[in-house]
Amino acid sequence: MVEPGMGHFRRCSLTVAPCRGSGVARTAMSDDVATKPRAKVRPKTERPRLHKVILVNDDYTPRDFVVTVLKAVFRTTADQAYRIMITAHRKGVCVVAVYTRDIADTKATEATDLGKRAGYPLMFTTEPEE
Ligand code: TYC
Repeated sequence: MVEPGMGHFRRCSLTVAPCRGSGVARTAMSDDVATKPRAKVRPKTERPRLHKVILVNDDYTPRDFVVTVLKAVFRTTADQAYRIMITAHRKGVCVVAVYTRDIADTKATEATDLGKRAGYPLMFTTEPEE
């Protein structure tokens, strides 16, 4: 069930589970007082689906610029950034990282915009993980 404002947690359901114990309360005042079995509401939430940020190769953006953007936006080390860049350069694409959808989209847009502002066709896309 999808409701406005549920954000990433739209696949959420409530499970009603019986409490542990017999449901019979014993107090100092009275023995053997039968009460209604209580039910505990146990919210069951699933983790949000993760989205991949994908770096796409092009023929114009300088390698050093790609590495700089990867370090700045995705907080990679220089070594990680170089490996990601060279994989995209050789294979056409490379998965940079996975995030929840909003963060993946924001980072892909931010990184693509850095390229655009510098006059390069650098491109980052996103897609949901299987
Ligand atoms: N292919 C670019 C070059 O040779 C470098 C590059 C690598 C650009 C990866 C984009 O996603 C990219 N200058």
